[in-house]
Amino acid sequence: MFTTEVFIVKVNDAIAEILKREGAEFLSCFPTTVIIEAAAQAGLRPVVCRQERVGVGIADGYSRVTNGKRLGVFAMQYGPGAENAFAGVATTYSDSVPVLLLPLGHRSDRSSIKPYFSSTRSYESVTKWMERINLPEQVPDAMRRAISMLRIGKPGPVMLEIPADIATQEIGPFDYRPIISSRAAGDPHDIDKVAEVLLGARCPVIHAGQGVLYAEAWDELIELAELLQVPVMTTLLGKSAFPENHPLSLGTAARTVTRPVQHFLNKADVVFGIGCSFSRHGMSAKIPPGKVLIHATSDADDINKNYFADYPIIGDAKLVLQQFIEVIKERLGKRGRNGNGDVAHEIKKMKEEWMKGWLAKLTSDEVPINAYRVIWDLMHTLDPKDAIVTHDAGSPRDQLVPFYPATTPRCYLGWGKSHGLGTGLGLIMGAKLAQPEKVAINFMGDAAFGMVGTDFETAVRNKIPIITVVLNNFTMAIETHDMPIAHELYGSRDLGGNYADMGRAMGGYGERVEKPSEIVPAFQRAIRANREEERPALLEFITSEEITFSLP
Ligand SMILES: Cc1ncc(C[n+]2csc(CCOP(=O)(O)OP(=O)(O)O)c2C)c(N)n1
Ligand SMILES: [Mg+2]
Repeated sequence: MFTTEVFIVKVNDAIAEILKREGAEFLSCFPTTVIIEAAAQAGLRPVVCRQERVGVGIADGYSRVTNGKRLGVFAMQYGPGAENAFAGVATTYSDSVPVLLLPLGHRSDRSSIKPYFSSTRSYESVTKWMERINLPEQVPDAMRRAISMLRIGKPGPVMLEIPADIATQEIGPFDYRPIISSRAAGDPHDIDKVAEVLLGARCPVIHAGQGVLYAEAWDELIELAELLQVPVMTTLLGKSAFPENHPLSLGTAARTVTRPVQHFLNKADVVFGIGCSFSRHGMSAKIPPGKVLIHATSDADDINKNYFADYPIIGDAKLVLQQFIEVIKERLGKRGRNGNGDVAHEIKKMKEEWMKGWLAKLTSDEVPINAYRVIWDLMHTLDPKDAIVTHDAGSPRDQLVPFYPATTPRCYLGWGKSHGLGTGLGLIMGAKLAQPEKVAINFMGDAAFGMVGTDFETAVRNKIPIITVVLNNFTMAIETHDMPIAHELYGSRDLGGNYADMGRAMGGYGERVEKPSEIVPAFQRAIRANREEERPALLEFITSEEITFSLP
């Protein structure tokens, strides 16, 4: 520990020391940057990736799974390193993930001159906040501003660019205290008014977003839903904020949806958005016109953004839900509505009918394997509470999201307001680092794997025992409708590769699975490789071009 009076330290050492004081546990990174050496000396393990966008993804997955309570950090070199991180940073920005990015910057005498890349200039559109250090003694103040931006208000990526010539300069004695976070509750007048609206509603629906996860407000969400006997749907990013095996759960709405979500959303008179942005986006449910909209969010910028908010509330999801619970209990008594089970019964019936229509695909014996069968078999191999599952862009997302039941907070990572192919691999490594006791599984198509596949070696080398599922249909099935002529004339959709071989070549456990009866045993072997040898596993399932989805 540096005492402020005795040591003169260098900028990179000061940054590493501050990261430690703020609770960072590892540094996701790729050289060359002197921050790596400083972090290692300070006892922060460097997790070196193969490609910067994946390295950002590792920090991202770690921050998501810990609901921003622990610090995901990524450091990279100036120029190509910073340039190569863009896709990862854009993902953290569009999904509002609190990640600290530490690019080295070009030397101060050339940083603003063509052709040198400037992170501060180039990343402005995809960061919540950024700053370039110009003087060594700026470090403690700049780091305090950065960490404060991560921990207070709406989450998002923040960036501190450290010019190469400044990074190794000495700074005088410095003082740094970890920042103290704070949050706001809703205006009590708004809460009273909205409680009346909820109590008078004919068919209200709660629309829960990732703000519930970041606020760790899942217990409050269950309590309020039960008190009012109101059904709950989640957004893609909010998936796992409400247990999807609860009788009042409607499931998740993204590009694909469960039937109960769509049914209740259509017939709702009041939609109560909590911890969500109500963004109009291909990955979000469209709110049908004519609904009374309650919008509770910590971010004022999201209110009235895409929909008129009849009842805006600005506040932290946990505090706002607690306020509602209190007011509702005052009006209805401690037990709330006893609920004759009508809503739960309607949900159950609808879910059963919907599932009946999908059972043929979910349990299909066809060869090549149907992707839905892989999902179904996984659901019956593992208890979702013991795992963290995430999708990738493409069909695997649209197939998994409606059917895979998220029963405990963060047992599923829903992502993708910027749905970059390949993102799931970094996220699952970060998730596994945060919760090593969980089985961590990412689903990818063969095109998604192609984007980042060599970073499977990052998992092997760093002993991050994940299971990467590649659904190999030798094509980009989701593009079937978008490029028929190019495909007919030139076969433009199709891809090739033996990914299990690649997994083995990179030192992991690798298996190609072609028969449906082998799906469960293959998952079991992969889990064993994870547990007994700390070895990541790559399971390549040869699948059909399945393009039927549970659409709204
Ligand atoms: C970086 C990036 N480029 C392009 C896309 C557009 N895109 C989404 S899915 C997809 C193809 C997915 O193919 P695959 O991963 O094999 O999944 P499949 O649909 O075949 O199951 C493409 C090109 C994207 N999401 N991200
Ligand atoms: Mg494919």
